[in-house]
Amino acid sequence: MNAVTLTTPIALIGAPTDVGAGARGASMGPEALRVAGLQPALESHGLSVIDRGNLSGPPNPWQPPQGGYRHLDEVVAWNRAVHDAIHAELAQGHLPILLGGDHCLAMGSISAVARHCRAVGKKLRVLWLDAHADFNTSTLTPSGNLHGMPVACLCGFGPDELVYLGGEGPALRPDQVRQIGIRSVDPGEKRFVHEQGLEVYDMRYIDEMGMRHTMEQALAGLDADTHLHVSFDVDFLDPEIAPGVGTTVPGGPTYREAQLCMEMIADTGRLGSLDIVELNPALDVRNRTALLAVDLVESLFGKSTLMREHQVRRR
Ligand SMILES: [Mn+2]
Repeated sequence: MNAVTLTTPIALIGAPTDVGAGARGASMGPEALRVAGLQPALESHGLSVIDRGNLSGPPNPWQPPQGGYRHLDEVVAWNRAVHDAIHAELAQGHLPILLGGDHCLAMGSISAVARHCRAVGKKLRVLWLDAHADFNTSTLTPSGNLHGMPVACLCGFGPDELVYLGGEGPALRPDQVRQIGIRSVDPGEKRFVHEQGLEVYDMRYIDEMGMRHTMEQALAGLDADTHLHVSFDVDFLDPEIAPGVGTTVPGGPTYREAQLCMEMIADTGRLGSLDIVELNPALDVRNRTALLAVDLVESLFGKSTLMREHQVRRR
């Protein structure tokens, strides 16, 4: 099974924690997405959706960093739970959607996706939609918050407990990742991103080249044997339209740019798994950021593609 079809069951998995973040509240993200109607929205397009409920894990101890990491034991525990849950869905032929939770949880989900792809002999491409590169290490990080380190850990730069979540070696090579929307990178982190050769489409690139060209580049080379994973940090979006996140950075994609981004991913037919992370209801306004996230995820699953086919048929 390559593309998302109407018969690929989607599994929603909540991970209600903010142990990797610098602000409390992303732990309420899964419920806010449910309240915003994620499941019925997807079902309205003929998709089959199972809600697996929430995973459980340790509470947030809210401690300062130790050895460069905040809450390492708790982050490991949550990511083991996420890894096992996501892997089980992929093994059944389901399309998992992780409802975060903060972005440290992408270590659990993407390590599971990588393990699955190795087992079935598929290529893996990761699209990282985010204001931040999340490529910090314990020596580069200003804060010790592990939600700023998942891409580095997935590529092998981090503590063993996180780098080897999926068994064998690091989950990813840097050349499997495309980062889009980046506009806030710490100075040491910036050097490390360049050293490792991550493909970054930052806001300057999007401003100059446009979202259409950006996505054509980021999606180039996908084929029938490629599993596409999208890691959608809600702070990717401009804070004017998405205030409900802990780490807003001005100057993100507009509503239309974000829609086009999602629509072009949908057009590939290769989406195999998704994270929706960093939604923080404590900072939101009447759940509007959750509602926007649901709207964009509908486009990611082909809402407007269906409309276009309809228009073409009528002509
Ligand atoms: Mn992030």
